[in-house]
Amino acid sequence: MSRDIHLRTCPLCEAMCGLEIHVEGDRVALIRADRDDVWSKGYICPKGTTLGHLHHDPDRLRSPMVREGEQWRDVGWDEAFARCEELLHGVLARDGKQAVTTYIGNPTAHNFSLGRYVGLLIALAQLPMIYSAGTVDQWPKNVSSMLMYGGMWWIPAPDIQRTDYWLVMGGNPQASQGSLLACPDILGEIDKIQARGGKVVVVDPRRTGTADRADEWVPIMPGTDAAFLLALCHVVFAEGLVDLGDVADIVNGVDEVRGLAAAFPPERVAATCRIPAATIRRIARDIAGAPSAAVYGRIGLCNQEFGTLASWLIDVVNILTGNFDRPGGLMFGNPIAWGANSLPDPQWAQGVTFGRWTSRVRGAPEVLGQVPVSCLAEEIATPGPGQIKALVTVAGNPVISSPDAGRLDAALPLLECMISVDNYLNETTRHAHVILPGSSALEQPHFDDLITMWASRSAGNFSPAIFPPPPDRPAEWQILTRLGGLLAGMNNTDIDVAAIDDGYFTALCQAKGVDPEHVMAHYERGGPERMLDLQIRTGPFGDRYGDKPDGLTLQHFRDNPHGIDMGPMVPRVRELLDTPSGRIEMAPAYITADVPRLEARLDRGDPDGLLLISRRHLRSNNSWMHNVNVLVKGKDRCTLLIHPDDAARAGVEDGKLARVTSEAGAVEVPVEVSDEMMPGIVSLPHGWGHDKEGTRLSVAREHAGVNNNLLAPGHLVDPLSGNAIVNGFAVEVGPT
Ligand SMILES: Nc1nc2c(c(=O)[nH]1)N[C@H]1C(S)=C(S)[C@@H](COP(=O)(O)OP(=O)(O)OC[C@H]3O[C@@H](n4cnc5c(=O)[nH]c(N)nc54)[C@H](O)[C@@H]3O)O[C@H]1N2
Ligand SMILES: Nc1nc2c(c(=O)[nH]1)N[C@H]1C(S)=C(S)[C@@H](COP(=O)(O)OP(=O)(O)OC[C@H]3O[C@@H](n4cnc5c(=O)[nH]c(N)nc54)[C@H](O)[C@@H]3O)O[C@H]1N2
Ligand code: SF4
Ligand SMILES: [Mo]
Repeated sequence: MSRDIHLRTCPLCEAMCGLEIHVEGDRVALIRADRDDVWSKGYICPKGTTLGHLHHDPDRLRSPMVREGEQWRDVGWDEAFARCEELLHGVLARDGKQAVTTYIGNPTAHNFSLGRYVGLLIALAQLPMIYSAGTVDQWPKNVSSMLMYGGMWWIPAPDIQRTDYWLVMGGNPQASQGSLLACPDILGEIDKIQARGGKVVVVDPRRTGTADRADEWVPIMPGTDAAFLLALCHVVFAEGLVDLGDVADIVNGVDEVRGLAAAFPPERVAATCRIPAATIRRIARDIAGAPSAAVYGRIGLCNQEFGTLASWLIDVVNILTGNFDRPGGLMFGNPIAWGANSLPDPQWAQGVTFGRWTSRVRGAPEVLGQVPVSCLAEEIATPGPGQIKALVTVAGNPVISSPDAGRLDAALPLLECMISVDNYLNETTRHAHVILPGSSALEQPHFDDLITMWASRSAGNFSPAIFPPPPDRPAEWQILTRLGGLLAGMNNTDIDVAAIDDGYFTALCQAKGVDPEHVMAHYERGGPERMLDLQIRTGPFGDRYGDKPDGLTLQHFRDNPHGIDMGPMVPRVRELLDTPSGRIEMAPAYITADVPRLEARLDRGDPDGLLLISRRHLRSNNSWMHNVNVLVKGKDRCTLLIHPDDAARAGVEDGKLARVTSEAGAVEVPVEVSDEMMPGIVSLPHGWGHDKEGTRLSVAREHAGVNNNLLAPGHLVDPLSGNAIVNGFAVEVGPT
């Protein structure tokens, strides 16, 4: 049989690897790296080779499904949307918008169609409260970026391709491939840093695969990173090492930070962090003394007790040592195609305020428009005015991914209407009344926009669809637009998706300062490809519809299937700063007000017993790729990692089951004794627990594992961001 070779970008993670997809007839025969991809240059991981498995997976949903009692029925799209209308409008009529909400999951950030239109769904729906995976992820960083630079998505990333010193805190790119840091082959970059005489230091409670590759592993007590970082600041001030470098004329707050850091000498934090004072001093001097240095923090610094303080202090250390907005330091990406979330948000035009409303049941203040995702269960389960009766999930699996998972699982059956836009019948969607399946990655075009906001280079690669979607199947952007219309109260038959899309496109043209009428005339149809062309043409390298004739358009990417690379990161902070003062706010009062709580942590002493943290593995992707046999076969990966001394004390043995309990729940899981854990800390991966009845995940069921979020207490949140604390909470471990 003849074989076609298609080039495309893997949409699964931030590494954005270029793939070569070999197709015979309607089957994927082979996937390997595209060695000529301008961005990834032949790098790939095992997940990228499984896009064919996902596409052909018999469990992947291909037609909409409607549930009646315990029974699922495949239906046509018209019937599915009619059922959505009936259910949603019933709730809206009886209880109003306050009874309706949505949960937005992680793949929306990686999906061409969803990512570009989820904002439209939210804008159309105008719901008082929405939830997302963001509050178990990067919300603390959104808060610090909003206050420091004036945009919640202006998150600076380490320029690791040019740095001479990289401090990695709470991130494990060996597994995750980088997060809020887009760069292929990060372990290879570590080698290159070392080869050019630089150094890489990993601060993590676990000796990870990244730590193994680095020069030094510095174990740290979970949740104490902010104290460590303030101690670094202390040394930098005390030893006269402050040098703001290129941003010196636009930084506010140096004296405030100096004042706060004064109370955190290394000797005071050492016992709490479990890091010797001499090590802290040495690291501070190394950062300040390196030709260039980048301090980077990721999910371990967000999903923890002092998430916002730690996330903020990452940037502070870079700014104080002259490693901000310059090559080799922390820099802002410069995407070829701007993402919709990089546009100024009118709700913050007068400056940002927090706590504009609070959640009904526990009174959690909103932060950047959201309350903690752990509120969702109680908002559904607690009767009274404002009780949530309808939920729309988009590419999310919160029954696995959110804290106090057991409570959410128990609450979802109480809903009068649940609609899921999802490709699988899984732990969450089994509770839905209607499931609207999306396309497989190979059935739709692709071009990353969100992720390139923190990419190490301005590169882009357009991938056309490989397989035609089934004829009557709406694309995901059309599904979201229609659902948005239904949420806005429109009748299904009155919803004109194309007209709504034109309205959205017009608004985007206006936001970018181009004439919508002139621009619209370039296109025969709407949708995400039209939007992408606008994103490219009005982006930093674009042709502005003829004003810059040498500039880029989508066509250039169609003509260059290995991608186009416009060079490394460039200084950008002056261009994008949008704070009320027009300056970098290094010491926002909202954040610094939390420092006394950190000081109290120093005085509190160590918690009793063991603390649980999460981990990732290269062959998993959050909760949803365990149905791919080649990725889950072999040794069980859902194990409790525990230090030998702790295992002995707890009376548990390698390979045997242990019972792990917390105030929220209990699980039984195999033990893996390893000195890669620091004493006192145990680790479970997240994303497992596929043993629920009523799912359609035949492979994942055979490798069920346990859900670590059954253990995470939902009330534990970082107070400034509302982000979940799923790292560093107390558990007990014992034999079963
Ligand atoms: N304990 C603990 N909990 C955590 C974390 C942790 O480190 N520890 N990490 C947190 C983080 S960072 C995140 S981002 C969240 C993730 O949390 P979620 O986003 O809730 O979960 P995912 O597992 O990513 O689920 C993705 C869902 O999208 C569906 N899906 C996949 N691709 C597509 C597609 O193309 N279209 C559509 N329509 N659906 C699709 C899948 O079937 C699945 O149901 O988990 C968080 N939870
Ligand atoms: N293969 C794979 N890749 C993924 C994902 C996946 O599930 N699988 N998920 C994707 C998503 S949604 C995200 S958000 C990213 C996340 O990307 P990363 O942030 O790199 O995620 P992890 O690999 O979980 O690494 C987090 C590290 O934080 C450490 N840690 C825990 N608590 C603390 C603490 O208090 N302090 C410090 N210093 N460290 C701590 C953990 O030991 C762990 O090594 O990965 C993305 N990429
Ligand atoms: S690292 Fe793996 S999952 Fe991530 S983009 Fe590359 S091939 Fe895909
Ligand atoms: Mo995430």
